[in-house]
Amino acid sequence: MLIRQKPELTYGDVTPKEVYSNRRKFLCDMGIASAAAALAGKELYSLASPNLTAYATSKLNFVKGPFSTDEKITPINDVTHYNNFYEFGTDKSDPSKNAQNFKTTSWTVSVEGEVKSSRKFSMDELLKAAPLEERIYRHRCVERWSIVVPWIGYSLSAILKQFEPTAKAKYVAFQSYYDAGQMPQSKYTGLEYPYVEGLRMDEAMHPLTLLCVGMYGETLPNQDGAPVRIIVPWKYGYKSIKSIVKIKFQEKEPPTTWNNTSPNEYGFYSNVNPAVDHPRWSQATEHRLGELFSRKTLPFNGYADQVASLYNGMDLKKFH
Ligand SMILES: Nc1nc2c(c(=O)[nH]1)N[C@H]1C(S)=C(S)[C@@H](COP(=O)(O)O)O[C@H]1N2
Ligand SMILES: [Mo]
Repeated sequence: MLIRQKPELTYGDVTPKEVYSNRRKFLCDMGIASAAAALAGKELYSLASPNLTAYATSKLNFVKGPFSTDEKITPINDVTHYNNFYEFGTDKSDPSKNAQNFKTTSWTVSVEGEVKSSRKFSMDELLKAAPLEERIYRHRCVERWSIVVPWIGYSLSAILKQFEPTAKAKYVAFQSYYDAGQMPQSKYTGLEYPYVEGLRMDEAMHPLTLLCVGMYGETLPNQDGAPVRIIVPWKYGYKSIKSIVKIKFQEKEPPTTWNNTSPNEYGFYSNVNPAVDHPRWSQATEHRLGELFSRKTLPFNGYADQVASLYNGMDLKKFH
């Protein structure tokens, strides 16, 4: 005798399609990202972000890397609408508006200076140079706001190690793209462009120093430094230079934009240090975007175990 077995019910069988999509929309509207993402079958950070769809065409392949903090991730909307990117204006809301048409196609990054042979990378070559990792890092501006972001990239050292630096190579200098035509607001910001930054060789080679090409599962939005930037999580945000076109090994300590502008306020090292105040304000506390109360700032932004030894014997008040 033939026994008819009931086929297993699927979620689609028990939920009429319209109810299903409304339910999904409801979950999205409520910002219950994990539940909505489970339904959508992929991992998303915040479906409430109006910007997310704009980057959704550019999914990156990455693995979860080590070095991540387990602190709560800052909503993507804050990270994309509260920015410092002076090329596009001084107000925190300027970059999200003014960088929208910034052209980042045919991008190249040249690595040069005190090396045996220099080389130019296309973005395609950069993306394939090492496995991409997602790393959740704290990012802390000298203006006392901070964010926790799932950045995507790999250790800058992965690229730098491919070069043979000469004995003179003591520092690494970085330069941002600059085009006054595409960045008309830059003229009224009081900074000199292109924006430049630098790291000592051991800082640049430290595994925490990230060559960053994405965030929240996507390529970088323009206002966050597309298509490639650096993230140095134990230093104030201005060291994390955006939209990089040049990396140069050199003997001398590189000039840096904020130090050029106001040398007694911004030093070369710029390690997050609650014990050393900015001349115009305390650095002891910070405001995590999306949170109500301020929190205490940690030495080296919480990365002291990994990086404090780089500065053994240095007076960190003098070398601020
Ligand atoms: N080219 C360039 N890079 C830059 C800046 C800038 O004005 N121009 N601002 C810096 C500062 S002060 C901070 S706090 C961070 C902000 O990064 P975010 O907007 O992605 O949070 O970018 C840094 N990198
Ligand atoms: Mo900053």
